[in-house]
Amino acid sequence: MRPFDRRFIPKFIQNFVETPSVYLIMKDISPFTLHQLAQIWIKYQQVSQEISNLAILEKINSNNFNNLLIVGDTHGDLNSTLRIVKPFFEGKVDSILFLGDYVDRGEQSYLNFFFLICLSILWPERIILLRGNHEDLELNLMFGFYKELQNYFPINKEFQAVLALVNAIYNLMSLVAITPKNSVCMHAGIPKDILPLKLFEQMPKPHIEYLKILDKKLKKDLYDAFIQVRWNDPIKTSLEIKSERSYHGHFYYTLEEVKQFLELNNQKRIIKSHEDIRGGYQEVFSDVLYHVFSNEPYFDQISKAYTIHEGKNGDITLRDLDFNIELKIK
Ligand SMILES: [Mn+2]
Repeated sequence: MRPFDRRFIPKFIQNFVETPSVYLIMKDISPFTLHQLAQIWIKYQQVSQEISNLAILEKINSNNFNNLLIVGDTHGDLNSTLRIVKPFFEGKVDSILFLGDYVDRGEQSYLNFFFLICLSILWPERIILLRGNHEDLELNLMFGFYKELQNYFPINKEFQAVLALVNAIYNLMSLVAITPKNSVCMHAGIPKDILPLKLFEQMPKPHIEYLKILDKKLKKDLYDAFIQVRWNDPIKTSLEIKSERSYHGHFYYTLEEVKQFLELNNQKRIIKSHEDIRGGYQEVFSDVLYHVFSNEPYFDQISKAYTIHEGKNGDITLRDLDFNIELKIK
């Protein structure tokens, strides 16, 4: 693979990489030029095509992912993201896996998104970004990112070009990851029909290529899995019923289904994000389903946000955004 010319990475990101201080970077943030975005897109294409929709982290690199930070929704909050990635630059973690939803709701979707894309092309074997349900232009139209991009690119022709580029990036992000400690990580949860994870390996990139698959049955399975892995929620109360819901069609899943899914795929637990569970962390189903949410100001200034760390020795711990240990999970 051709090395990437770092001149195309904006100065504020280069400065942060050299001196990872949240407060320093906030002073000199500047938007990306169209030329920089085009170069970043070219490189992202190369990097992301090398990883399938099922990112088996040990296969990407057998060493890096034994000291891994797993991050939930950051939703346009660059400040949370900068705190989260700091231990990576300090050598405290070797790698970071993000579970999607980088844009919308927060006020800095544009910078948050391209900051993370830049990290993933600078360290393709250490920084992995999964696709969430908000990595979708239809949602961006309703929840903020679209409007934010319009403000950055008031000339319509440029705006349309950036929109197409953002969409193309969305369509190349992986959907599921497996960690060396047998955690299955995805944005929202398991698809309705209990599936072998291998199915995700068969999914083409870019994602819109599904429409060209000839086998109708396989096409439907792939499309359903593509939607549901980013949308489905676990059943938590008896009031929730397992039924189709409004957008695109997504479903609730039960503890029993999670167990079946893990057994079928020979994995130990699921780590997911997506729901706005107050408090930022929940062991949703004991020992098998963990929820993490990583945007600090999402609810109010008091609510905490978290990440999950998988260490070399097999310890799995809950961390706050400054990498302090909050709880030993395993
Ligand atoms: Mn979500």
